[in-house]
Amino acid sequence: MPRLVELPERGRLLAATDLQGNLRDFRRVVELFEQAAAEPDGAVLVITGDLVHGPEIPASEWPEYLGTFYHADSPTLLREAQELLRRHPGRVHFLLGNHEHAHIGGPVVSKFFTDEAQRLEQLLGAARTREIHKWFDSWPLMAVARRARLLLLHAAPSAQIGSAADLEAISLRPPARAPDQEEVWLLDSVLAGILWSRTATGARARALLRAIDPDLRVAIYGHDVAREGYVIEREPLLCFSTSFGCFDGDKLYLDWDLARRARSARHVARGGLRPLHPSAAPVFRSR
Ligand SMILES: [Mn+2]
Repeated sequence: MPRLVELPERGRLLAATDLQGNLRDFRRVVELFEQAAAEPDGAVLVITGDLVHGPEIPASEWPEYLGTFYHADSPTLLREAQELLRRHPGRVHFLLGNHEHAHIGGPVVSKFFTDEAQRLEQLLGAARTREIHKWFDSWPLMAVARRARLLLLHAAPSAQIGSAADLEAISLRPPARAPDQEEVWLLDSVLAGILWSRTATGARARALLRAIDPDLRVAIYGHDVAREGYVIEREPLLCFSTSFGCFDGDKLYLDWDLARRARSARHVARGGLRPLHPSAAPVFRSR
């Protein structure tokens, strides 16, 4: 399976970030995608990683900073994600996030459990865990829409690569070394600049876009929480939040015509980001 997905030149691109086990928000994304897919030009869906690992906290102890209450159900979400793939072959793409990577060689992630991957694998059982490992191993790292001039990935684009071919050479598992060297491996790795970075300089981000395709104008990702729905720290960076850490009225998804050439992150944010739950009032974002 290629690590870089080529998106079509027409139809609609729907994109969502960081669901973290939120089944209700995932189902809403699926509903929007299937409506768009039924139109004559069709649609593709890209979810930019961190589909799994969320809170299992009672409503009475729910902290304000996590946004609207939900109880994570990653096992059901994974099953529905696979059913969605089967219904729309070649039209749905799940990009690897650091939370999926934790299952297949990446560093341990601690969010609500000290080892999130271990918690989910406990819920999945051994046989289902093996299936999920095999599936995660096949996930791409980036998706490119050349005509629309967009690159999608999990985290801020700070990896230094020479060309798209470098992505295919990436190993998801650390080289055989002493276990105490694992963190060093990640810091050295080009994967850190795809799965973990929270920001990137404009120069570093543009160099990555250029390495994939000199025409690209915008890098789109999540990983961090943008409580008001999106953040443009600087061009060409567009970070947006579809679910995790947000109140319902602030959650956004991307809907972009693949034949429309993006000029900048600001252009895409203004023209393509839409509320996931239009009837919910925004808390952090002004209308
Ligand atoms: Mn992440």
